[in-house]
Amino acid sequence: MLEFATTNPGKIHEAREYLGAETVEQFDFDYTEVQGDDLDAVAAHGVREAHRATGEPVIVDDSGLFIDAFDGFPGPYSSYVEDRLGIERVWRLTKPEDDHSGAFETVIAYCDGDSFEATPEPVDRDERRGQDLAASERGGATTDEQVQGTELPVKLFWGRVPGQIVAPRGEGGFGFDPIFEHNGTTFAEMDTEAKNAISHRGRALAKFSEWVETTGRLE
Ligand code: ITT
Repeated sequence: MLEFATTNPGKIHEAREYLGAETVEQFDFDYTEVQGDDLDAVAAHGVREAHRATGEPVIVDDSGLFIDAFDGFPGPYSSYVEDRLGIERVWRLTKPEDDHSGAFETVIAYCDGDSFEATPEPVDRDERRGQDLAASERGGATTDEQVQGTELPVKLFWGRVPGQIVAPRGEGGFGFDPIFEHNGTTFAEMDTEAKNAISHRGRALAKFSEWVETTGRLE
């Protein structure tokens, strides 16, 4: 059994559809989101914290919508922007004359407490540790947790899908799905299987499940 540390039921639904309902269990855990310009550090820090809390093999998924006309914003701040602005206003902020292209990105981070060939960069770079320590000074993990945290091996799996920011369409999915169009269809107009076949998360899950099969990690 694999724990998926997330507060987002939409992510659980998609992971269960892809990996099998009997494989994935939700660990309703709100890990500390360290401030940073990329998803890797957030996911690596989060999965270590989640593993320390559950003691089980665990994944986290940190995702973001990167809009070209906004130089990649909201990116790692997507959750905050969805909560505060809402997706309708994000769509309205893209002016008709703007380039409406963008991409969804996901990083899935895995940790089970045992050693394995971890992702070497950028998670274990000294500057990451500096960033994590800065987060701890702002009230995140304590220094002791941080030291343990940097010793826990983490594997990262990435997925990305290009698309267009459009007026909201469709009733399915979650989050920004109604305003994200890929090949003429918004993610909210697709069923879960169709979205997984091409989405950022589906691509990251494919790499994760290939690695699990090759290494026999969850057996
Ligand atoms: P957890 O951190 O607890 O997993 P979250 O919803 O905060 O849940 P993220 O920080 O990864 O997760 O998500 C950033 C934002 O992007 C958030 O507003 C999500 O609703 C949205 N999002 C993530 N994946 C998405 C997807 O596949 N389709 C549409 N929106 C998505």
